[in-house]
Amino acid sequence: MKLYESPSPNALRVQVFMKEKGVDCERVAVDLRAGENISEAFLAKNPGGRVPVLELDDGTYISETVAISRYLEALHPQPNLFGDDALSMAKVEMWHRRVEINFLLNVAMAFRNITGFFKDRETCVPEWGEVAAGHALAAVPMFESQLGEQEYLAGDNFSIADITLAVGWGFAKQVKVVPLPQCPNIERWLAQVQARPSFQAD
Ligand SMILES: N[C@@H](CCC(=O)N[C@@H](CS)C(=O)NCC(=O)O)C(=O)O
Repeated sequence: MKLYESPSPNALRVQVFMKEKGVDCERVAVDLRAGENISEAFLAKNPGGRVPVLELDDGTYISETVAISRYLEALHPQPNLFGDDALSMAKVEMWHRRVEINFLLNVAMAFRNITGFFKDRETCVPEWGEVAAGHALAAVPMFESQLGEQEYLAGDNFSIADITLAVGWGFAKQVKVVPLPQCPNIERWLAQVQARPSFQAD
């Protein structure tokens, strides 16, 4: 297997997921800034032109962070990161979708539209970026409240929902496009999650 990656939130989600699973593979760095991901050669691997992409040994390409993660979970069910019974699976899915749709996607839209980071390849609308930042911010109390009651987002067990929120929160802090409020429960949980070996740099 080969993982096409870059220093970016979605590639980091897969890197952390793989470490949690104890899986490693060849890594191929893709230079997003230089537009390597929108070259003809890369578009043949992922017509969406985004990282991460996982190349299997038979030449199959899997893109989309969750698709890659689900593939790895099916091959390596333990430790489970998507839940292991009907209820825990539903809770992980519920919280993961809340994080992806309400928070991470809006942080990404805010970053892309406010900074114009990819203005060489897309139309950026700063006003839309500000609206997206507001939407990301509006989702925060839901996570702060849940983490005041539960150890992890989906309950007692660490899951992919925690990976996505921790990566998204770290990215939002780094790029400073969303004015994140003080959240003691999130900070308690973040310190715990970021101390995991899977969150340490290679
Ligand atoms: N829905 C995709 C999103 C992937 C994505 O947005 N990747 C970003 C890096 S975090 C990227 O490749 N951006 C390059 C670009 O937009 O040109 C996933 O979940 O994997």
